[in-house]
Amino acid sequence: EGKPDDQTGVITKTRPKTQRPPLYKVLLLNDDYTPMEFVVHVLERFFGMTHAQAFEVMLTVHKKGVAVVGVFPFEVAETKVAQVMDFARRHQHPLQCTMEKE
Ligand code: NFA
Repeated sequence: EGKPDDQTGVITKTRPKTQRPPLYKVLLLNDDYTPMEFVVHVLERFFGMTHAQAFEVMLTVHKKGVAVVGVFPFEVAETKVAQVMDFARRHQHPLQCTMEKE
């Protein structure tokens, strides 16, 4: 599939650009006070992780200070961040969740 150029007859293929929505990384930040089990519960509840996955990711945040816990379109990422922040606040834990463009 290709169109010959009017002047040269050279055939070039055009690739229609597939539009993808920009994605956002959701980050979980370490702190000294939020209980490990609470973080594991957050990861299971809001990010669909198994207990084993959640424990592994929690430990990564604990050791490294921050980890990406998911990548989503803007509105989904925004909702996850709001859900985690609200859940942490209601349980009086200082856990922080943010997002950034990928
Ligand atoms: N650092 C916290 C503790 O030792 C656990 C934690 C992990 C907090 C991941 C926030 C994020 N209790």
